[in-house]
Amino acid sequence: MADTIFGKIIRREIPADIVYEDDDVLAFRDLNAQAPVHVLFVPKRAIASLDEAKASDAELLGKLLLAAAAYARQQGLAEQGYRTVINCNEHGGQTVFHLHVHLLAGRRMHWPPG
Ligand code: DGP
Repeated sequence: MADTIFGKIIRREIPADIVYEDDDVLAFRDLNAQAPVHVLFVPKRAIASLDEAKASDAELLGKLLLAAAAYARQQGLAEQGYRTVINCNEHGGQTVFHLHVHLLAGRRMHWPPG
């Protein structure tokens, strides 16, 4: 798949406010925050979108979600609650084609989303 801005962040070619890292996952603050807490969890091994994910990516996708949940718990966000979002392709609002989980917290979320 084509390289993206998130690939550059993972390789430390451009700066980001990194809040969590392990062998498989990097998490950093969204440049265009939509909530008081808005963190992006990205797999270091890039998958373009959820639509491109394969059965062999199941473990990595699980790690991504569990990393977001653990971060939310550790930051004290879980009790009040938070939202996780994966935008997929054009109508889903995806703009960076390196699959990522948005973690949004710090305010009440609305439903349905826009
Ligand atoms: P999505 O629209 O779901 O593909 O989300 C992409 C998000 O990435 C969007 O909320 C803005 C954020 N973003 C785009 N470029 C950068 C960047 O260079 N640094 C950071 N930290 N976030 C970025």
